Amino acid sequence: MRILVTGANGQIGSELVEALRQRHGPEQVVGLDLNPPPTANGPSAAAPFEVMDVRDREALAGVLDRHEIGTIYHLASLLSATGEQHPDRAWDVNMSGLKNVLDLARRRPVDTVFWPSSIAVFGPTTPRDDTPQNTVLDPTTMYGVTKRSGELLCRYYHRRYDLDVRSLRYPGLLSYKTAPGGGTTDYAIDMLTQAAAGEDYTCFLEPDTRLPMMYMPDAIQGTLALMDADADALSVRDSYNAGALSFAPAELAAAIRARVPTFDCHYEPDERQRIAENWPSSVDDTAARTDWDWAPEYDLDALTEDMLHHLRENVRAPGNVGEKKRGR
Ligand code: NAD
Ligand code: AKB
Repeated sequence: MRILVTGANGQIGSELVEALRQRHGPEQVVGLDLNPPPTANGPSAAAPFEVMDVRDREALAGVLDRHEIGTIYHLASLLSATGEQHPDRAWDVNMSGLKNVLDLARRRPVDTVFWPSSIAVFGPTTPRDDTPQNTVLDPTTMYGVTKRSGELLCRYYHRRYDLDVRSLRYPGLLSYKTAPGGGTTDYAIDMLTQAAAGEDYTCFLEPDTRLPMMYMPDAIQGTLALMDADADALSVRDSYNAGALSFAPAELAAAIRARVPTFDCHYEPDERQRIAENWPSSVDDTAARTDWDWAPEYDLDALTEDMLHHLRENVRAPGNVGEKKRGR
């Protein structure tokens, strides 16, 4: 049975597909996205890929049958900032896509589904520091509404149909291979990218807005660890909190300045500030650490060092940088 990754061209999908192809072989992992993948070299060049919309249930059913899919990583989604610009589309893509995946998975020989949630499920009345696993969930964005609704749907399908759906509430993810897709936490990648190019940066959040963040290698490792875990060990079936590090724009700017002394950051908050200030500053991820040994490796210094190193390589070889695909 093969593995399907929807949203395969995205910030996470592009790296998850690569990790899964290294583990299982390129022909075992089918990518799916609205657009063809960027030209691949090496073994992935001939790997299977489907260009389609996850809202098309019939076409999706055909993909599951044709490729004999046994595991689905369903990543296709609109993110928070883009979702606030297009709330109807965010609801449609995020909810119809997930409902299609869950309905088809329970009727076909699919054994496991991974679907990512987000810290966007939390809101202004949620405890902001060390946010508990089970707490007030009052999202303020359409993106957050779809994520909380999706969490409940996943838990319902697990309880009602015994479908093995697993989920993580990712924080803001930082990576250098593929550009981020229209989120509120994208500022951190933008700041590092500008610094690596020798430029100053104007940040769209206030300097002291602390948010939970994670480096992509930890996110990929955590996703695979959750999917490898024994089903009986998983006590959370809506979505696991997963913390790694937390920082505010001013703290990231200071970490950059320690390595690029000429770097300067200015602040011009926009509407994304309202989104960010309703999210936690850190999360309690005891359940993930206990149930499936979640153990992220990167702190702010290690992340800043590694990101700057790779982004500078990208500046020297611009062809390596993923296509900009922001919804803004
Ligand atoms: P992204 O925007 O970089 O990629 C999403 C991909 O989905 C894109 O390649 C896009 O073309 C594709 N897509 C969108 N609509 C589609 C449709 N109708 N049919 C098929 N493909 C479609 O997003 P990402 O950052 O890789 O996020 C992946 C998942 O992880 C999403 O569910 C997102 O909510 C979640 N997540 C991401 C972060 C983060 O910081 N990146 C944090 C929390 C949760
Ligand atoms: C976003 O900012 O929308 C994402 C997320 C935290 O879900 N990075």
